[in-house]
Order: sequence, then structure tokens, then C-alpha cells
Amino acid sequence: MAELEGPEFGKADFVLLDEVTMEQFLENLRLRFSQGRIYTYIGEVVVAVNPYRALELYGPTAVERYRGRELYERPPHLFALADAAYKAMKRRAKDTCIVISGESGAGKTEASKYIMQYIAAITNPTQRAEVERVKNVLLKSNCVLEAFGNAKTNRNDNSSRFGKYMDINFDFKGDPTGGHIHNYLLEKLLLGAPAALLASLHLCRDPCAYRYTQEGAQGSACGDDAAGYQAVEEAMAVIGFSPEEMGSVRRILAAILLLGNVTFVAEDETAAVEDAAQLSALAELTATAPGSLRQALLTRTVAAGGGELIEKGHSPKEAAYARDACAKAIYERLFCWIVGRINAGIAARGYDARLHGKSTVIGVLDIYGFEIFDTNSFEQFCINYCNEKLQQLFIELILRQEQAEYQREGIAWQSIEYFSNEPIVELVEQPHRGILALLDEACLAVGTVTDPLFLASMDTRLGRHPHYTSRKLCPTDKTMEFNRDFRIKHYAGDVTYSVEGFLDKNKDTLFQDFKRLFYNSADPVLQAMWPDGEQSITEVTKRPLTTGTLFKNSIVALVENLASKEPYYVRCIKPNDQKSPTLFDEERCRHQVSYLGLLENVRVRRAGFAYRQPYDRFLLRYKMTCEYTWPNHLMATDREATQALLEQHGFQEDVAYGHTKVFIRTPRTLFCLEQERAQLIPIIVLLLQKAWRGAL
Ligand code: AOV
Ligand code: MG
Repeated sequence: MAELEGPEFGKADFVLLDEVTMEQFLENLRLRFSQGRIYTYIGEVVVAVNPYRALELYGPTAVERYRGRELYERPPHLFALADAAYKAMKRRAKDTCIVISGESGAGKTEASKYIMQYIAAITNPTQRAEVERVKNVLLKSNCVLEAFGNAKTNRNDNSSRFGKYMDINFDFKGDPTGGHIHNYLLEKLLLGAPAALLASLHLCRDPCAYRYTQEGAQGSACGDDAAGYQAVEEAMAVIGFSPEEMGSVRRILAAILLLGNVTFVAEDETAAVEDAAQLSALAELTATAPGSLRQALLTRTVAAGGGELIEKGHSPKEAAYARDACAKAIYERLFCWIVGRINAGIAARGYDARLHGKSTVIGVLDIYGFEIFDTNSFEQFCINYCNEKLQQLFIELILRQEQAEYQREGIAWQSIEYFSNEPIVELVEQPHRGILALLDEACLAVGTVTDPLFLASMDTRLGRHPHYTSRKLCPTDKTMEFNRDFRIKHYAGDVTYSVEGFLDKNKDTLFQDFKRLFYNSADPVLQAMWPDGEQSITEVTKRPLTTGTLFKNSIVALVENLASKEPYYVRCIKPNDQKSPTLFDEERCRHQVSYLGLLENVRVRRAGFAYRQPYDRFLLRYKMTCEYTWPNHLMATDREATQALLEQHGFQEDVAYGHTKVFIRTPRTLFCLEQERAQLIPIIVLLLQKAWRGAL
């Protein structure tokens, strides 16, 4: 139980609520939020409310307060959780992971940064140079990834448009020796992120001058762009980007912007570039031949019979579509290349397991949160599917872990029922029948399949699924459009998706002509991003996996990876939609508490035994409350001494004795012990002072 927190601060652990009701849960959350106590436990899970203001909770003194402490010894904090994961990793050589979840704007990315900052602060006391370098790259990578991968949305000014899972490798001393970042599905949303970034790179003083950044520029304050630019450049230098590479990155970004401004006119039924000057500037930035560039923009090569290749001119509309696909592809590949460069900078080098012992890992997952926008498209569909998977994992692990612990300690246990989102996950990912499978089917079909046709096929095949509906299936529901919308009942709420663009985004076709063009670029960075450009058109016959399938595979692999580690959880809550530091929007919070399954979490924790502690730790804390154990017990084992203590208090009905730990069912018991301890401590201190004085 967290120390230094009286009843006026609310309950430091939701397990201590008098009754597990939504009302009490919210009241405790509200009370603590209003006092700037944004962290509260459910056992070992940290519930965090976004404070929307700077709190003095994260400085060097705070780090010292949590270093090496047990979870319940200090007020709830991310640092305590990070320390617990670190200790498990170091003491028991366990691979651990910290899973941060919550909806958009709830504070996941900030939390992940504080966790990394804590781990960096408590490691490498001897300041080994290589370890310092790795730590620096790990910390600086955030800044660069955010610059390229975050954007302003109407939910979060600094929304992560990609998922990030970062492994940190530790040597036997517990110092970080390397790491690896996996990125997941960057939303190729060119608006927003690059607006700020590019303005800061001085590529575009006026974001409104570029079609791709006009929208994002509106209303975004660009006040500290110069400082932001400095920070990104510095971070890139620390990570090890060479000046030449940074030059290439800048030119590639400029090229993307310029590309967006290229317009086409019709000339003899096919497209022509309106302004030739743009073309030569683009060719220069991408170090490509102007002729080839023009050709790639205006035509595509198709294989005719007999291995013959013919060039087919685009219509202006096709050319515009190809241009945007190309710009997005360049941006995505640039982002992946940057992640690859960071990984090269932090790859665990020269680590020899025979020499140094087993390397252990702490993984930190910061992935986009559940999203509901006014219009939800393929990206939201993927993001929300990912959140379903993570929620499923949370449920499984919390239950599984509890059960495993009782078994290990030899204690009887009855299982608990709670909401399973398995059917929703199945609706999306089931082979041959799920939405992703139907989407792939539509993408592979010969003939013209349109988005509405795909919707119709879902209606036919999923119409009876309890979590799926559409306007056709529910004609009276005017919040959906015919032939456009379908709705999924997610664990976190109902989301209406528009099928517009689903097929295109899933196919994600980029003409081979562009790939080949950039593969032949004289710019080594740009060239390195297009290894698949080497293939000739006749070789590119095998259909690549679709975006949806690739994403599903990566999320399945992620979940498997997380499940193999000892998990620690941070559940973030967004207190209001106004970014206000004072407003506690009860309805919004109620909704989040409910879909995050936090009440069930508390119930599971309490239904079994709310508290458990190793015998020695338990005695250390409470031995003063019993004559048999104070100052030291004379019994054969700590277990017997613990038993004597609890029986003297009359708590024998409320506890169970495991092999190494004592289990306490109701929080009240621990509460009484805590109270008694608190009353005795001043007396003991007085006695000790007297004794000292006597000794002097
Ligand atoms: P997210 O990662 O959960 O959303 P962020 O971590 O970006 O959300 O948090 C959103 C904003 O809330 C930040 O930019 C801060 O202004 C503020 N904030 C969050 N946590 C804290 C904190 N501990 N102290 C002070 N301010 C905080 V998304 O990436 O959109 O799902 O995709
Ligand atoms: Mg984020």
C-alpha cells in the first residue's frame, strides 16, 4: 500500500474501494485528478489520467525516491512500474514488457517517454561510454520519430500516426546495450506532421503554398518551429545520421511537397504536365533523369502478350492518383528508412552471450489508441482492430497470471467471468470469413470491384454477426449511409466506418515505373529505399500481400511477442476533450473505465486475494504490531511468524499461506495493519530517541 498518502488523497489502489462500483471508482479518480495525483494502482496496473499540465513529478529527486523500491512503498507512479519491470528483468532474468494503452490523447506517448527516461536515469552508474551512447540514441529517437510520424488530429495535437514497439536489451549488469524499434502501419497522412516539420526545415515558410500541407497548416501554431528544427537536427546527429544523409532527407521531403503541386492537363486524351519547371526541380531533388521522371508520372508500363512491354498513357485523373500514391509511398519509405537508421545506431553490438551472460529485454509498447472520428476509414479500422487485440491480450494475461500465481503458491482458486472481445477479433481476422479476408477477396477479384460491392459482400456474409451492421441491414438507422457505411460494435464503443477507399488502401498499388525510377536515382539514400525497383515489369507478377494482411500479420506477431514476456500495464485515461487541466468529464471517464475493463480488473484482483507479499517483506513492515515478532521472531520460518502475527490479530479467516508469500483477501485487513503500524511508529521513534540519548 502506498505510503505517505492519507485518506484525504483518495485510495492509492482501487482495490481499497469500499465497494467496487462505477460511482466509487469515478469518485476516487476524480478526487485524485483534482489533486494532481494522476496515478492510481489496480494491484500492479497503473491507471493514469492525463493532467494536461506540467507536473513536478519526474525530476531527479523523484527518480531517487522510486529507485529500487517496491511498488507499494511509495505513492503510485510510472517510475514504480518501470522499476518493477526493471527489477524483474534484473533479479529474475525475465524478459518483460510494458504495454501502454488508452485512447487517442490519453497520454500514452508521454508515459512511454517518462518510462524510458527513468530507465535511462537508473542504469549505467559507471558511465560506460558505449552504454551512454546507446541510452542517448534511445532517448533521442523519440524526437525524430515524432517529427516524422506524428500529426495534429482533432483528438490530439501530437498524435502518433504509427505504432511503436521498442525493445531495450540489457547486459548481465542491467545496463542497456542496445535496442530495436518496430514500427507499425504509418498512416500515410501527409497533412499535418510534415506541415510543422517542413516549416521547421525551412523548406516551406508558408505551408499554405503546398497542396499537401495546406490543411494541416491551418490553425497550427508554428511559433517554436526554429527550436523544433534545431532539436530534430541535433537528435539526428546524435543518432548518427551523416550530413549527407540529412541533406538527402531534406531534399526528399521537399520533393514530396513539390510533387503534390504538380498538376496535369489533357493532351490528346492523355495527361501532360502543366508546368514543366516543376518537373526539372523535382528531377534535381530526386536526382533522377527528367525524361524518366516525366514518363513515370504520365504513363505506366504494362506487359502485353509475348513478353512485349508497352507504355500506356494515364488520363489526367489517373496521373493525379498515381502522383499522390507516389508521394505517400516516398514518405512511408523515408519513415521506414529512418527507423532502420536508428536501429542500426542502437543494434546491440559485440554482445557475446557466453562472455556476458544472457541478454534480457524490456519492451515498451506505445501504439495508437482507439479512435472514433467523424469519418472513419481504413486506417481507423486497422487501429481499432489492433486495440481489440491488445485488449484481448490484457484480459488473458491478467487472468492467466493470477491463476498461475495461485497455482505456483499452492492456493485454491475459482475462476471469474468477464467480457471477452473474442467475437469482435474474429469478425475482423478470421480466415476466409472475417472482414480482412473478404476485403482481400474483393481486391483480388477479376473485373471491377468497387467499395460498395465490397460492402454488399460483407452484408451478405456477415449480416448475422452480432457485432456487425450496415444501413442496408438496419434501414431505419439514419446515422449510416446506404452503400457506404458499416458499423462495428467494438469493445470500446460503436464505430461507423466508411468503405470509401478501403479497396485502394488495401491494395496500395504503386506502379513499378516509380519504383524503378527511384531505384535508379543518383541519390544513395533515395535509391536504398527502393530495393524492389530492380525488378522488371515482367518479374512483378506475384501479387504482393495486401496492407490489411501485412498489418494483421504484424499485430499477431506483436501479440505473440508480448505474451511471451512478463507484462506490466499502464492504462491511460483522457479526462476531457477540451485538453483542460481541471475538467473531469464524468461521462467520458465512465466510458473509458468501462471499456478498458477496469472494474473487472479490480474485481479479479479482489475476488482472489487483493494483496500478496513475500513473508520476509511482510514481517519487515508489520512486525512491530505483534509481541511474537517484535523486534525479531524466534520461530523456525518467516511463514510461521507471519501466521502467529495474523492470528494474534484475529485475521486467520482472511488469509492464505502460499509457499513463499502470504495472501490477504480483503483490503480491510491490510488497512488495519497499516493503521496499527502508523500508530506505533511514533512511539517506537520516541523510544529509540530515548535509547540513543541514554547511550550518549
Ligand atoms: P497519446 O499518445 O495517448 O495519443 P500523448 O501522450 O501524445 O497522447 O498526450 C497528449 C498530450 O497530453 C500531450 O501532448 C501533453 O500535452 C499532454 N500530456 C499527456 N501526459 C501528460 C503528463 N504526464 N504530463 C503533462 N502533460 C501530459 V495518440 O498518439 O493520438 O493515441 O495516436
Ligand atoms: Mg501517441
